[in-house]
Amino acid sequence: MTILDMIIEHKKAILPKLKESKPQWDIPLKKRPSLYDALRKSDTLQIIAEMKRASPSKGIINENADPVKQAKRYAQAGAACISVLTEEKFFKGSFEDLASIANHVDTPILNKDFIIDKAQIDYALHAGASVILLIVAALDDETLSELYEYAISLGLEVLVEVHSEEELKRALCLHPKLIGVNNRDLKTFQVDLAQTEKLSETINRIDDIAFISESGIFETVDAERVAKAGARGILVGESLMRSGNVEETLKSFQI
Ligand code: IGP
Repeated sequence: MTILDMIIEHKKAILPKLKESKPQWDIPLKKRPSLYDALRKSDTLQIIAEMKRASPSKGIINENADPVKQAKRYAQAGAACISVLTEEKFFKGSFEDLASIANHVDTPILNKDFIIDKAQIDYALHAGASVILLIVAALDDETLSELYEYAISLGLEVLVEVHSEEELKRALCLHPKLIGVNNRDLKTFQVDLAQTEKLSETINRIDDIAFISESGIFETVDAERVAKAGARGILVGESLMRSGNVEETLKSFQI
């Protein structure tokens, strides 16, 4: 069983409880700027900065970070979007983190989770997200398209995440506006920026798509490498969560 399988099994197990209890937050749906527009309009590489306390591959990263302080730092340093992990068991995230960040920051907000059911999309919306993530590797075609359409119908943007050529092919059937190449294989934890380069050939042929490179970006040279492949945005978690100077680290990626 891969780690992705384990996470999905766990999600399935806790889903009935999630469905029973309604979302407790009702962050007024602030009209947030569109992530897609931010990526398309800008000439510089845009940063999606992530609130990430821990992960199954790295263990504890920065467990006790104050989410609001962290997100405000990101926004002040010029992040285009704040990503918030809400998966509790493996990433130590929560909808509390998402809701408190959404209450204090005006950027687009991405809910980072393993979404397998519409109920999770309702939670994301109520807790203040404006973008959700759908991981192609975690979904069959039918569920993927059902969840995609549902999120769009609610006015959310959807970042469709792929890791391989085969997943990319499946993702493109949705005609997504935001596509993310995860440099980390969620089945093996191997990280390789070459994945962005590999898939970029196909992605760059499509007009009107905003291409984001996700994971494993630590240095300016990493950002330069994926930008050269055509990425308009990068998703960065660990290096920002561990940084003693968030502003400087974030700015080092703004190329
Ligand atoms: C951030 P990193 O290597 O900078 O911490 O990665 C982000 O890309 C990563 O957290 C991520 C992720 C995901 C987490 C990408 N896709 C799907 C959970 C689920």
